[in-house]
Amino acid sequence: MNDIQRIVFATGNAGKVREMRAMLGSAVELVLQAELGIEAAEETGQTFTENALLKARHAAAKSGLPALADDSGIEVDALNGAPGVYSARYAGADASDTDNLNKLLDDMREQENRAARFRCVLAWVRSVDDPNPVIAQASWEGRIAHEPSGNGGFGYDPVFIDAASGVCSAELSAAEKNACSHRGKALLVLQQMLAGII
Ligand code: ITT
Repeated sequence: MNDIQRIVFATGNAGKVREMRAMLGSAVELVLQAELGIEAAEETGQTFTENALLKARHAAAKSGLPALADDSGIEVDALNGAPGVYSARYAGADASDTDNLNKLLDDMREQENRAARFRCVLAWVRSVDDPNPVIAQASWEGRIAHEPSGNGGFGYDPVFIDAASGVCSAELSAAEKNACSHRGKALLVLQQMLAGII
């Protein structure tokens, strides 16, 4: 039997941690970067891929462990893809999830085209200078609601309606969300690429 992999998860987002731990189960020991005293990396990239990779390399550099990072966000067609990579900072540098989703609802007030998608890029590096980082990505199609609903999930979940079921993401159970979400699908792709490592 393989030893349990100890990897650092380069995130400060409690919602991502909850979902990733539920999906990975006990086969992997996911250590949070904050538990190792590692500060968040500055997200200077222009794309989800750049940001995911720089977060993973930063955590690997500081911890000496293999690292996993998640860069994600929501793209809204009527806003030309905004907030996109700036989803966490949409209402300002220190914006809360509620500030961000209220700004999104405000910006969408007059819009009839509500189409949107979540995107997630996962980056995996074995070490800081790993020349072959593994990158997996997926998206989740839906639309922006007119008002928030549900208590599950985090971030923009209360205003995102799953295109397939018509149910708001925050009204899905954790397992239902993970089965169709951008993060759940990206993790499956990553696991296939890593062939059993995580
Ligand atoms: P780390 O960089 O520390 O991982 P972060 O919250 O800053 O945490 P991102 O830069 O990747 O993460 O920003 C992601 C944004 O997209 C943030 O506003 C989230 O709330 C939102 N988001 C991502 N996945 C989501 C999901 O599954 N449900 C709701 N909102 C989500």
